[in-house]
Amino acid sequence: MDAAALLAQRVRAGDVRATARLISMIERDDPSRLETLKTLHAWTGRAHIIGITGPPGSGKSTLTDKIVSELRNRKRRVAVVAIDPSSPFTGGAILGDRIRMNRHSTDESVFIRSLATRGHLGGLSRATSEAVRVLDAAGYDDIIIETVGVGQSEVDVVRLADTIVLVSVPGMGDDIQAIKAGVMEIGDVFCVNKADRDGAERVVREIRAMLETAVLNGASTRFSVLYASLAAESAIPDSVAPETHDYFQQGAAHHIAKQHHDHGELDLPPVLTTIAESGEGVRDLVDAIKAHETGLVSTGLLAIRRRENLAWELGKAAADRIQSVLEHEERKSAMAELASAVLEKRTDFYEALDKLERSLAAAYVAQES
Ligand SMILES: Nc1nc2c(ncn2[C@@H]2O[C@H](COP(=O)(O)OP(=O)(O)OP(=O)(O)O)[C@@H](O)[C@H]2O)c(=O)[nH]1
Ligand SMILES: [Mg+2]
Repeated sequence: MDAAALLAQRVRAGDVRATARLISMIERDDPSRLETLKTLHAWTGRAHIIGITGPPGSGKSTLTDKIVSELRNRKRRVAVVAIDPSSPFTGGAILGDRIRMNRHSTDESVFIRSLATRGHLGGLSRATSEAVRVLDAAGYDDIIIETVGVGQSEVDVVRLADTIVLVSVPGMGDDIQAIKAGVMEIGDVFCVNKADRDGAERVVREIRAMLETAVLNGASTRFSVLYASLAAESAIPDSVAPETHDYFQQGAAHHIAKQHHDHGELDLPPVLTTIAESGEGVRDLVDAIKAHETGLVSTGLLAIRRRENLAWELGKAAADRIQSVLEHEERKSAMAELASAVLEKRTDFYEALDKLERSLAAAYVAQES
């Protein structure tokens, strides 16, 4: 048996050191990891992947620690991947997390790992995705991804989760705005942490109001498993062109939501309060997370969501490869030459673009083989 197959076998058997070693290879972007990842692929797809995101300092790590305990009470094996985009040079947060989650360190059924890459955030979402798949193949039942949620690149990181928990806290008015702007639409379960502070109930009301508007506007079917699944059951008339089926179903979900609203029974994603420090509310939070998973499975939406996420990941990986071809020195000088040709009126912009695209395609194919 070669080294890659041996490593895969150890990971599958639940060997923690082998798993940690493979994740280190992933962090380093070590090409030799790929064979092992390919072998492990057959054993992925079992775990419930949970994303936890929210503003810095909102209590994600404290909450994660308590969620881990609750999942352990339920006899689940749990892995945590904490994303640290600022690392490996600062490391302060990681140290804090180590202390915070220390009590799980002797529990063999809990695996906690901070993930950092030196590269750009795109590299981080690649590494996260690979690490999660490794942990899935290693047999962890629940895999939690903890990441600071402030913008698009962080959203990318949690995109591979089945269930996304959005954490907010009282007394951060502007952060609610930030959540509203970019991150709101990805939440499946909403958690207002630090409920021991003033204003938690107001934040709950604000979030519910935002969700209501969003669901009624049909902003995203991701918001409601219920409406998406009811819409999926509604027959699509023959007159609707296949390429607009998604659009039709979103419209149907929107329509059903409106009807429910008119009857005063609009179904919104859960918005819960917690005090992570004492553990208050954590059991209900875990119930909501698990109810979301059950809903995804029973409606068939889990498969759809995973397919969408994977298709997105493939597109992103392809774009990364194209970008690396584009950034090649040879390509750069070709672009400079084309720019001169356009400026000197030897060609026009669109002809130059076509030419660049052709050379790009050729280089891309050459890189592949
Ligand atoms: N009052 C109060 N403080 C809390 C609660 N939960 C967490 N904290 C405190 O908030 C601070 C930040 O908690 P963390 O769990 O590190 O927050 P985080 O979101 O993981 O932070 P980053 O990973 O740095 O973004 C710590 O001092 C916690 O003790 C809570 O429910 N109430
Ligand atoms: Mg943290």
